[in-house]
Amino acid sequence: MRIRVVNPNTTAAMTELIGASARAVAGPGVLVDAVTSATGPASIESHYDEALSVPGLLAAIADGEACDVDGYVVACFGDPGLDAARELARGPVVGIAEAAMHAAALLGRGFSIVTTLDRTRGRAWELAHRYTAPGACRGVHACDIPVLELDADPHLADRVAALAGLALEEDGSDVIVLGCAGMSGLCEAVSARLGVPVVDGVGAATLLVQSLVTLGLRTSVRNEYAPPLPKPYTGALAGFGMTMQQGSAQSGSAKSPVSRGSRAM
Ligand code: 5HY
Repeated sequence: MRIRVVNPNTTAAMTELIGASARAVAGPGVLVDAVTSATGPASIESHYDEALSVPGLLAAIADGEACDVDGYVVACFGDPGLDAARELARGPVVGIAEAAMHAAALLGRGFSIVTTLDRTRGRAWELAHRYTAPGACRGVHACDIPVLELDADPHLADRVAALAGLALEEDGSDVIVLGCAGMSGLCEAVSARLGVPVVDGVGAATLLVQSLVTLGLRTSVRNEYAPPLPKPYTGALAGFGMTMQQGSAQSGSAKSPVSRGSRAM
């Protein structure tokens, strides 16, 4: 089984961390292929960054389809381009925020998210309202460390744990969700300090994709996640247009602008 974990920002050092976290949990016989977006922002900390990270993400998904990748992780806590990626991929596509929040909801009555900059809290709330039942997400808290400064902070675990402890008290929650792929690998340290489950979306998403593929489950070709309709694309995105052959999901044809081969229903 081959799972592609896509870092939608363009910072290779973060991809190294993300790949290590995914490989640490992946089962035997699972090849984790961690890739860095070739185009877009160095980090994703705003709606603007998120919007402009999507073409690079989709190019990595399209390339994966040409390499017969079995499933994908979108390794950014804003889950950028998740629905669009599902229109391209034959296999499952899971976002790290999606996986972390679903996992947290299985472990307690309420969870709190600890993320990076305050301005990204709104997006985390939007996703919580999409993915989980009302009241499951009790709070979103920012440690105000920029994404690209996380790995330079020698006291990161202490800072995240301190904020997470305040969040548990303030929100009355039972579980902590790490709100950035760059915090991946902090679970044990933070959980040891607080005595509650701490969920990292990279690991949760990797194993969720692995489980779905093991069950033989793929993204549906019906309705909303059918391949994009063929039409001209111009300018910088000219290469993203789907051809007639690739645009028809009903015949089970390929979904990606560059992939070959048909897709089983
Ligand atoms: C992430 N940004 O996981 C998000 C974190 C955030 O570049 N990778 C990023 O703050 O939304």
